[in-house]
Amino acid sequence: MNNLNDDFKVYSNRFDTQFIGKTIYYYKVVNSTNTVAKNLIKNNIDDGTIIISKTQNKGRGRNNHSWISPKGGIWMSIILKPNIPLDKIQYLTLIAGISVSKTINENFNLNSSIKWPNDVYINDKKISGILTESHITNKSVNYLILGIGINANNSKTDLDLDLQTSASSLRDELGYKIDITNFLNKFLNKLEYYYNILSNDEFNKILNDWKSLTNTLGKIVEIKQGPNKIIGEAYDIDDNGSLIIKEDDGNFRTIIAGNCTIKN
Ligand code: BT5
Repeated sequence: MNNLNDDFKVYSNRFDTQFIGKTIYYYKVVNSTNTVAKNLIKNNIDDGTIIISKTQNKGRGRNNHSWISPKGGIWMSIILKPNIPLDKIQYLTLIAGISVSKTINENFNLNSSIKWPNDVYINDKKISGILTESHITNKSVNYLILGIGINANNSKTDLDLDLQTSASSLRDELGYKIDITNFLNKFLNKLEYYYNILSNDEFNKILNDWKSLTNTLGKIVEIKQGPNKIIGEAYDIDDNGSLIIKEDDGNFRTIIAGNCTIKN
């Protein structure tokens, strides 16, 4: 269990958003902010509450991948209670990716893009990943935890050796440290903007913005799903956020989830 004593603070109203980030649980170290979020939800926590930690010692990616979380990065989880149909749940991941990428592109001289479904890249290096976990009862979304990791003021040299060629950080790309509070304020406002668009069922606007930022469509990709591999052209995403692959034989496959590698 996390030690809450000196290493824990609750802040309110640090950002000029309407509801996302109005309450912030700040820790110096946790196992995973997503796990802390899951435990907090039992206490009927406010919609939009954020859990943020300086470091994580058991940060998680999808499918039990590990997520390396040294000091200087942004490691956070956002608790949301969206009123959306179950088949549109993937949109939460899409709007998180759009918001990270746009916040970077609009505030720095950097050109980030999104690899389907959830990674933000700069110059072919992974800067950010998103882990969405949800609690569903009776075919409706009870709550959703949006876990967002951004290599911000850490350096790729703080990561494991095998990640140092595939990952980078904002600091490495810019050559200086960013103002994290300011960045978070801009990011949370962006996320709230897209969350409102999603609440108004404007799915096409989200899909179009995602498509304008992705590096994946039109490329040959390999999708790994457990032991299975699917190779083909990343043709489009459908209106549930799934990837449509065109295989060599001309057949189309719809991919809901998987690890995507861009081949060319
Ligand atoms: C992700 O998974 O990219 C989702 C990462 C989500 C992390 C956030 S941090 C706050 C919240 N709390 C958590 O515990 N998690 C969330 P995936 O697509 O499965 O990618 C994981 C892979 O990325 C790993 O297997 C490594 O190859 C690579 N990786 C690990 N740490 C990295 C880092 N800091 N930067 C870049 N790549 C990393």
